[in-house]
Amino acid sequence: MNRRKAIFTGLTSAGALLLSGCLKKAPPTYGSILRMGDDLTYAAQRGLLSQRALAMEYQKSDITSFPVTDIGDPANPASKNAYSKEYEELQRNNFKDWTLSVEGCVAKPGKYSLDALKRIGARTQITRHTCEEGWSAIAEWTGVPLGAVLKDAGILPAAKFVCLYGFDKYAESIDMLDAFHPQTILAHTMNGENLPARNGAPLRLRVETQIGYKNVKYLQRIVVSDKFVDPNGDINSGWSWYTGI
Ligand SMILES: Nc1nc2c(c(=O)[nH]1)N[C@H]1C(S)=C(S)[C@@H](COP(=O)(O)O)O[C@H]1N2
Ligand SMILES: [Mo]
Repeated sequence: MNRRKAIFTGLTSAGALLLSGCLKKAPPTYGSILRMGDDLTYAAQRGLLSQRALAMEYQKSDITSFPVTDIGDPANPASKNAYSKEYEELQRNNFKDWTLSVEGCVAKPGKYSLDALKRIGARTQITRHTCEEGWSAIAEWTGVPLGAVLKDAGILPAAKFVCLYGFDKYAESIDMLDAFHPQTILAHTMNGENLPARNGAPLRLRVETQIGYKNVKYLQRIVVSDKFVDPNGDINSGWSWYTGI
């Protein structure tokens, strides 16, 4: 017990030290003993790395296959219930009628078609996706930088967090540093092809500074918020909000 307490205290103070030494801002989950991991990864990334440091990018020859994830796979009949009728209809029509709604702390809330998003800009990157379940895979992603979309929508100074919602009700939030990170893109293309349904068609988040589950697939809606929101309830169900890698 003493040993555990010592390790525990040591870790807490290491996190606190890193935070006070390197950071002006703590993660929104700071102060929760159960969320100490957030403090450490947040401090390490935000304090020790440059704020614009890029996640590692790979060569085309490094691209691997992607495992099929059952949960949230619209091609898998077993997970059909997770899907809305709305998504099925959009998929049937090859996503021609799909739009992304951008709402909240923006001067021009509205809906973007895929073509409108593509006109805003593009970035291509070959990166490694790391799932919390223990697998990782490398793919080439092309998409529009999230920061450019937020600027286009007239993001307001009060904005602090961006919540991204998928059609299957899956959702995550990220802060402004990650939202405007150059590798944070809304990807519509994977390995040179339209994003396959199972990987989140027609548009998914790629946030390369964080672990797999932050990369919301089947995007439907983005809400910019002036306060911290944990839209999936990750924290209450024991997951980390900040999962820096
Ligand atoms: N909408 C939605 N996004 C999601 C998920 C999901 O179930 N629904 N799963 C997450 C998890 S845990 C991982 S590892 C990746 C898997 O992405 P992939 O299916 O392209 O491999 O998507 C993430 N984004
Ligand atoms: Mo995952």
